[in-house]
Amino acid sequence: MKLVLFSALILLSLEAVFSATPLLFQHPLDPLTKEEIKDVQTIVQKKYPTSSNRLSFHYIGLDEPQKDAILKWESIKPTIITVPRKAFAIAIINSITHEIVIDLKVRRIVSDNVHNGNGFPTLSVDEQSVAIELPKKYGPFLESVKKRGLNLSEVVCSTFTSGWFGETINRRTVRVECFMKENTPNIWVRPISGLTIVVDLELMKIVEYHDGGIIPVPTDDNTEYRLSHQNPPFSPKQKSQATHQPEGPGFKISGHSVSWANWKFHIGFDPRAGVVISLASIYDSEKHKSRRVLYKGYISELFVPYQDPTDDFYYKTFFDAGEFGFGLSTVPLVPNRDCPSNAQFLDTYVHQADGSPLLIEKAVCVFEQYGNIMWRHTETGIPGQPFAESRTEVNLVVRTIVTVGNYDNIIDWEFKASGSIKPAIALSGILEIKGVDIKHKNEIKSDQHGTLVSANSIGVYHDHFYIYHLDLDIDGVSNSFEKTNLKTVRVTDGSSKRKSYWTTVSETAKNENDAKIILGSSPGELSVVNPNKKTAVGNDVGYRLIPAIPAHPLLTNDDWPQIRGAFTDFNVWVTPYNRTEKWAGGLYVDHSHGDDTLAVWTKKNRDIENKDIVLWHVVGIHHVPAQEDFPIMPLLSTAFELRPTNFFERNPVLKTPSPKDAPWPGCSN
Ligand SMILES: *[C@@H]1O[C@H](CO)[C@@H](O)[C@H](O)[C@H]1NC(C)=O
Ligand SMILES: *[C@@H]1O[C@H](CO)[C@@H](O)[C@H](O)[C@H]1NC(C)=O
Ligand SMILES: [Cu+2]
Repeated sequence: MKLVLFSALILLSLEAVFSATPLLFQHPLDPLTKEEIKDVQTIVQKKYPTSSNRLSFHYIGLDEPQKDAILKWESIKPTIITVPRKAFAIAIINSITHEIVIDLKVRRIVSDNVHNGNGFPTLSVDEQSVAIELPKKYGPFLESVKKRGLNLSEVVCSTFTSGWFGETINRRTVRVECFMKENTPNIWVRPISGLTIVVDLELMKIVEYHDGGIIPVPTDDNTEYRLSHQNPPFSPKQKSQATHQPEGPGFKISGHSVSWANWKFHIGFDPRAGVVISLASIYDSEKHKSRRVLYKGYISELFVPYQDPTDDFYYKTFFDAGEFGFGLSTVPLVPNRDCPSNAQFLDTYVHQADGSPLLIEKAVCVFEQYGNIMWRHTETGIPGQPFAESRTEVNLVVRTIVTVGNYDNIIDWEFKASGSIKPAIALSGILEIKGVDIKHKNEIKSDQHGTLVSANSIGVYHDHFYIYHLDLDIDGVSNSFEKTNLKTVRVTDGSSKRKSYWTTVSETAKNENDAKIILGSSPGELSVVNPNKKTAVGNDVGYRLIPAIPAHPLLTNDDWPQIRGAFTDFNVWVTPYNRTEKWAGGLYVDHSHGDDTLAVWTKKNRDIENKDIVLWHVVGIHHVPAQEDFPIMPLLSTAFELRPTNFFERNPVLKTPSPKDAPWPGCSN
């Protein structure tokens, strides 16, 4: 078992040896350190003393250096950082949203602008924990609890962002919903339905309350999921797990930089995006050099619209990254459970509402994964000399888990020595349940907008749409987006016994409109190529997107949530690189009006040919809940692949030996 608290260790040793210049070995894309977050707090509080201002931080992250500065730094790797080190903070100061850039080297504010547009910043964890206590001191709510015969001490509440439905009132409000924790930790399946509770976060009080009538709270029967609280009969026991690396791991983590097999990349961490993979390059052993593939990749937004239009649920149209923060919602990984025993962990810091740093231990893990075949062939065609050549695949996985309320998002970045990057998502956790007065399917008279997963419990229909920001730099920054369509050709001139065949027709996207793709309608391949670099036989070097199973939004285009989540209108988009276009649903997503989305930016229809471009890929899951998702759901997963396509001269793992067979401890043969 190797539990190495990397950032903690490195910080300690740096502090010990170089306490005067703690930034010496910092990578310019490293997340803000504990000290840097504190510096931001101190510097902003100096301008806005908390004695006379109401100040809360909703984002404190790295203000990313200009891309050309990073690329220059990467190419010469000076030991002393020459790249600026700045922080970006979003703070609400006396109910006004400020965007503040702080220079961390000279320790001062370089800009402080007020946000006047639509939408509000990411909610802070702290304000949500205050908001959820309000109902328990609110007369009408106490009345509702009493009327239902519920025990107030067993009530817990949670906050839910409330979306935007065309209204002009501009208040930072949030919905609060309450649940019963009596006899079960599975609060999400025991909602007190029928109540509307709206909290104004600036006033920090309940501004709207409505009791729509008594709906039974689903019982606690069969809702427990902790093994320690289960009773027999148990399922067959699983045998011991095997991850045994007698020679140690095949990867090295230095600070936040990872090197493994032919790959090198950097793991950043952002309070909003969570894990950010940067500067991923692969070593080409024929060309004897490292070739860049991905400048930056992260999940830009997650849109989860529920499909129940009734009072209790219509507003549930969540944007988890922008409203709650993937980074802020990252949970410590459980060693040997969330990550195998050969994993190494990275800690990270995020900010709290008052600006002080908060440690998330084991926020990210990195491990090698075995068990698949890399390539193989059994040759039976040479008479008398059959042989088999089979190579074992080892992959490197970077994993993080984001738990937003009831749902757990397991987010993986898998790297393959063959050059592929496979980002994967898996969902687990607990369904969002609506309480109903129905115990059996035969009592259902009208659309309940979900599946009856247990008595009195509807698992409401919904989607999960993740959008990845993939700033690919295939062997350089100037790239093009190519669509290779497969087309049927009819043989009409009698030249063949065949009547038809298929061939490819390639087309380079000139502008953003050419690159808006709805997948599934016609076969083809999508790739990002570098038209300035060719293989020896003349193909453009490239990487292909093997997309996830496509999911398309089913809401109408004029529906408010769909306007806000319009980045789901297409499965694939390509934009010219623009440092400010980071968040596909907009920088301010809470109560957003959809005026700062990828769909709006691309209306300019900018040129994207032979330019620095960003590929956006929407990975979606339509979720029709099933009984097996109750009381807690087994992993539901989806993935896509970025795969080298004429990038290498030939199979890049042709000469990669399989890993050595490890002798098992306590085993003599
Ligand atoms: C209400 O819940 C509290 C806390 O669990 C418990 O101590 C108390 O006995 C309960 N009251 C009733 C009337 O069940
Ligand atoms: C970058 O994006 C922002 C937001 O879409 C836009 O206002 C700005 O004009 C863009 N810059 C360039 C150079 O296109
Ligand atoms: Cu779901």
